[in-house]
Amino acid sequence: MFNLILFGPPGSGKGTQSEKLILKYGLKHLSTGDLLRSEINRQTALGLEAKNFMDKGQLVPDEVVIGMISSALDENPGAKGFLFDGFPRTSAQAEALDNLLDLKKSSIAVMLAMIVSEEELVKRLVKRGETSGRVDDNNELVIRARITEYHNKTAAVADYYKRFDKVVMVKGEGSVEEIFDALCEEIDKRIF
Ligand code: B4P
Repeated sequence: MFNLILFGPPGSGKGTQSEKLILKYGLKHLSTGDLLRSEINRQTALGLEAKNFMDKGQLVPDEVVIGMISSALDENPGAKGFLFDGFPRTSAQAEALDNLLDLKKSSIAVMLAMIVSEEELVKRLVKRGETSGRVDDNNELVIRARITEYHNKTAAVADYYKRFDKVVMVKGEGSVEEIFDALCEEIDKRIF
């Protein structure tokens, strides 16, 4: 299995690039944001709990997202590999992911971290908020709260993978195609 983490702050383009990468490499896309929004749309108990956090720009508790990822891994036994998008977002999630992959005799090949300035992030998310209908994109204060959560809890996840020499920084500003090419270049060095 080839497993990769697409990493970066909110609005850095993880979702945008994931859609293209899974098509090219045939990986299974696991986006915790998408999984949580699907739970909210179906009005499950998990979704109702998660919504309280997401609408305020806060991270959903670790046990909720770890449980979701664990089930998703079990539901895809034949996958060629996984692209983790928006997960892990805390050090506890990173450790849990390593343990879950270990049970499947697998591991993370690389973390591709997209670097984007804060002003560009806010600009992109405010723009998406005009059409996405996402409560967490609709208010600049909530967008800033998400970026603060990223600095306080998520940025350290890159340090966790740096210890294993698995982090590659990629410029996340420019055209979608330029960024895609830069990500593919890094993947191709490792997959073939
Ligand atoms: P996510 O769904 O992961 O959303 P995100 O970080 O906002 O988006 P992403 O970085 O994927 O941005 P995108 O490509 O869409 O998380 C939402 C919430 O869910 C979190 O705040 C949290 O509450 C919860 N959550 C999710 N995972 C969790 C976890 N593991 N633990 C705890 N809580 C969790 O791009 C954004 C915009 O930029 C788009 O409009 C796009 O068109 C535009 N864009 C992309 N690339 C561009 C480019 N090159 N140039 C210009 N614009 C670009």
